[in-house]
Amino acid sequence: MPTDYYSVRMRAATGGPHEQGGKHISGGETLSTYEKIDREISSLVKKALAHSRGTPDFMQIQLEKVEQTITTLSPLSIATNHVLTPQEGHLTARDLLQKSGVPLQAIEYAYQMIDEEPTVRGACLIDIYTGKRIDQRRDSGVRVSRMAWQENSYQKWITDLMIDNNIRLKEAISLATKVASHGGTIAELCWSDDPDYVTGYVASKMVGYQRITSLKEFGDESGCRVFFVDLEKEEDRKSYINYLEKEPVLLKWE
Ligand code: PML
Ligand code: MG
Ligand code: MG
Ligand code: MG
Repeated sequence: MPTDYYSVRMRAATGGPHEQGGKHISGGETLSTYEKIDREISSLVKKALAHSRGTPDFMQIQLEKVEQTITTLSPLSIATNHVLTPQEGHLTARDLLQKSGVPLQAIEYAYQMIDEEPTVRGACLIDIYTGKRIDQRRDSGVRVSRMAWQENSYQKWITDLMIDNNIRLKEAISLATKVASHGGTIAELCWSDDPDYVTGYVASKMVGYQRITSLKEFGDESGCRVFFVDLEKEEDRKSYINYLEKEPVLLKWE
């Protein structure tokens, strides 16, 4: 019999819930077997309670049994681009986005939008032809969930590739791999909203997961997650968002 999986999600804010104007502190999501639910919830709670963005006064934990069939994916290939300043980092990011097939104009529009809307919690979907945002989710954006590493795969991956253990990298590459594997995704651009973490990345099928060691100054609490997409029909956009939110993906490395 196939193993049952559960989606576990956490979101935390201060100054009340997000939808009542609270400031986002932390979010997290994973897939868990029944036996591990308590451990997964406990690590998500710990993540929110000791967070560099502040102390939460609102937290929500959500548990749902996953009914959809699990897709197994290999993690994207990984590379690190060492840069000295955020300016150099963004030149590298633009270059990688173009190499992935995002037209220059869409990149420029996206950077303009990032400046104007620095508080979106989830991901913004940007149409590669017009450069316009197409998700209509305003401040919440689209929250990718239902992805995790398969048991032992992450340990084996960091050992085989001689990568330092890094929980942010572990989570980000599982999200990026899920997102990139959809045919509608051309590329992703992301950096953290945590003031103490300045490494971000560009990810795509074409260039893999490309870390960039500086995309903002330390102390800056604005983050970014943009998916550049090629989804012309309304029904394709709907099914894309459904994939991001609902379809379960496990990362496997062997
Ligand atoms: C986040 O923590 O919100 C995103 C982190 C992205 C970079 C992770 C890495 O490769 O170090
Ligand atoms: Mg997260
Ligand atoms: Mg996760
Ligand atoms: Mg964060």
